[in-house]
Amino acid sequence: MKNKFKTGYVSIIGRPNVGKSTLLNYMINQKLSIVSRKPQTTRWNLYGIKTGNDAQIIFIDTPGLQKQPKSALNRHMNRGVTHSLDHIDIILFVIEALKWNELDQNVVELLKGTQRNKLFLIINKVDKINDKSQLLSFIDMVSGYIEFKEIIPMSAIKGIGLANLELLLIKNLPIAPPLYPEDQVTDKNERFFAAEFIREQLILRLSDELPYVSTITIDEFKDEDHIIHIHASIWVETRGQKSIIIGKNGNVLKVVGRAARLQLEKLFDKKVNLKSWVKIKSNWANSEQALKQLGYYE
Ligand SMILES: Nc1nc2c(ncn2[C@@H]2O[C@H](COP(=O)(O)OP(=O)(O)OP(=O)(O)O)[C@@H](O)[C@H]2O)c(=O)[nH]1
Ligand SMILES: [Mg+2]
Repeated sequence: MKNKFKTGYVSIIGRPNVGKSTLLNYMINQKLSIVSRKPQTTRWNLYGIKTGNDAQIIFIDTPGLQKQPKSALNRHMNRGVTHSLDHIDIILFVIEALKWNELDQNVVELLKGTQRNKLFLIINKVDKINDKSQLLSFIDMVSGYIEFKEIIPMSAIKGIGLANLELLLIKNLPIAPPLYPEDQVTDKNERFFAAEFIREQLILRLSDELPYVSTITIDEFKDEDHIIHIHASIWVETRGQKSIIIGKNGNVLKVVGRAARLQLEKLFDKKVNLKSWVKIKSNWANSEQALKQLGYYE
């Protein structure tokens, strides 16, 4: 190993839905973090560790920062964002090209006082704009609020700008030996991914509000030679929600379970036998105690 090896933590923060998780997945070349068109998809900080010949970059995907979060769950998600900034080497503040609102402004408030040389501005979704000349005045406007070491336009979904970002990150990280073994890609265990991939299917397949009142626990995870047996509980708040998730003759639950199983088989590279049950815990998203029981505090 060269003696100029770089290692450091890079936190990805921004308002919901700007493409933070898409960026993390692209950087580590693997789908670890769940992605959807709905805001507030990510609920937990998730490490994606990229180890190369010259550097180990530990990316932290975070929940979209919310303004005045109302439920205990949303406050918990915001705390995750704040924690991700402790002992961090570089912060990627992700925004959407030509879109700026009070939620982005709210992120600026959190970042005020951060050293300029730790702060990169990522202008994502440039594939959506036709007139690129508008970007210059947009960048001027955002730079007026806070100063950045680097400003990088990109498209996380198309991979535009990501190689440049990687080079700039390596250039700016401290010289240090790697912190994780080179084959380790995340800090989370297999149960975490089982729960997240089921939640992703609920987000994709259910109407807008239902995913926000659902959470998953893994009650059994048995890894045998050729197959992994997983028992999962899908927690909702009311009987009505439970019957929607189960669906007529159990059809919705079957479709969700099948899609999640296929994703998990890809991730684990093994056959998966997934069984899911829908259960009720009233008002769980508003209770710190229920959040603890449901695995929100490690
Ligand atoms: N057109 C376009 N869409 C993108 C790009 N990056 C992400 N998206 C889409 O934007 C939506 C949100 O992406 P996510 O990666 O889940 O966003 P996030 O910032 O992690 O969202 P939260 O976890 O809710 O905070 C998804 O539909 C993505 O496919 C991009 O570069 N271009
Ligand atoms: Mg996300």
